[in-house]
Amino acid sequence: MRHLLCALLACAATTAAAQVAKPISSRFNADPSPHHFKTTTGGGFYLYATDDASNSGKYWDSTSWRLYTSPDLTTWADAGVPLDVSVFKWARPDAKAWAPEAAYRAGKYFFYAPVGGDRIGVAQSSRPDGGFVDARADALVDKARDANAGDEPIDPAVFVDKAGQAYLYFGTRVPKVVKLKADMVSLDGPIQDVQIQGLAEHKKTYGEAPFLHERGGLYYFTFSTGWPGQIVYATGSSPLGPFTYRGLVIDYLKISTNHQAILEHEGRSFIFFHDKLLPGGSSERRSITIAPLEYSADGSIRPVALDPSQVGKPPKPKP
Ligand code: FUB
Repeated sequence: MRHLLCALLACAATTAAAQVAKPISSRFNADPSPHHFKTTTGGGFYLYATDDASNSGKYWDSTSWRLYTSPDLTTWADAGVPLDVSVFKWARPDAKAWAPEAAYRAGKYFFYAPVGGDRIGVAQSSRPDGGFVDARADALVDKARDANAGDEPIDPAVFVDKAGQAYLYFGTRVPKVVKLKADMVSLDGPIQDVQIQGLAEHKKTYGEAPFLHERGGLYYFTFSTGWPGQIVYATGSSPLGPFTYRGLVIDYLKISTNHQAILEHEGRSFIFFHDKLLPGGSSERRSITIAPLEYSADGSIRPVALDPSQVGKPPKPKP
């Protein structure tokens, strides 16, 4: 299995030189939200995405999300549109559909949907590939309604700890975290800023794409540093932080955004991200790819070995 994966993925550990990452689909897509769900029919891998194929090509103005499925992380099937913004009656029909997230609890699948750049909706279904209905009559997070929702409540990411407490991370420029109630569709307490120590010393900023995962009792908070951005990480002893900056995960790409998600499955770790990989690709026409995520013995993440042809440049300093 590992050899097969390495043949298909950018396998940093066993190749002398990094290979150019391969897209999971011939359709433009971005902002991966990968999951392994067990279903009544067996289950497998489900990858929710921003649909760059149906945007204008000039902006991320698609109004629907896309789903891909896989039995093994190597072959992916396009499973179509799991939902679009019309599910949320409070949203404008042309509201942009950005980086999605999904979660499962107690027989229900939940879809967290940044809609229009100022609100995050949540839909639910009894299956992971469709049938989603609005789980509320209003947004889960609303910039106009909720204290400390930040300038742009987008890029939701859900983490559920071993005690079953769910946390929602989101936000640009200032990362946010809020607990979710057990129903997964209600906020439980105030929205807090995520504290990341050591960013200034390392000349890093928080941009977007917050993501939390846990390994060996340590909580890893990954995010993009901006536009363009590197994916970097910080660690802490609580899902609420504070976190301390640890280092680089994915260097600058040759597009304006960088957005990652990490999937731990049966002892293996994979990082999903997007890049300009297909003919006609651009900052608005991105492609999701996968690489193994490797750790050193001390728990530090080894940077993903990108092919030099994929590495971009930092943003120009402001005058
Ligand atoms: O796809 C639209 C936006 O681009 C996402 O919300 C960001 O994370 C960036 O990838």
